[in-house]
Amino acid sequence: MKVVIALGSNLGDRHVTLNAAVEALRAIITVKAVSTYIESAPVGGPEQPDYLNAVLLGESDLAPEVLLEQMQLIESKAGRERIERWGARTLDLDLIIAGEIIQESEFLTLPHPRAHERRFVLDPWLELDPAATLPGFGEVRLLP
Ligand code: A4P
Ligand code: MG
Repeated sequence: MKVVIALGSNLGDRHVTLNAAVEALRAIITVKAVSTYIESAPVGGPEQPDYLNAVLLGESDLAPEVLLEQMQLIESKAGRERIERWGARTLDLDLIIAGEIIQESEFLTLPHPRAHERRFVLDPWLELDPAATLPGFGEVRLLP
């Protein structure tokens, strides 16, 4: 199953953190492509530093809940502390899509409920896959 993961960091050495996260993800899924790292202004939340964001395309046969659990473990190892929602973090890993799955639960909503309106997810994803589609939303297009 095709998976798309968004990576973000806005605390500490963001570059080193994203590199390490990509390597950690390689141990869990088959990584097909990693976008360039883009600098982006924070969207939502309190005042906080700018982000370094990236998107990764992969293949995985893990159940999405298991994959998300593994992703949260990688976040914790990167020193992520959950103090406030949308606050600054060393590492954020979001599961954007898992195959064609559409679901809504407290632990895991697919596709990611805010991905379709976020340039810092859509831009790097389109860089890797100009034909990207979000199940339930259709083809990914750039927002004005
Ligand atoms: N969760 C449900 N669905 C998913 C999914 N598809 N992927 C649950 C990942 N997690 C999912 O996430 C909160 C809960 O969402 C988790 O327990 C999980 O079970 P979290 O990572 O603990 O907290 P959070 O990241 O602060 O909240 P949230 O709602 O995930 O925030 P977002 O939407 O990830 O936004 N601005 C820029 N420029 N770049 C960024 O990367 N990121 C955020 C975080 C805000 N502004 C940003 C950026
Ligand atoms: Mg998150």
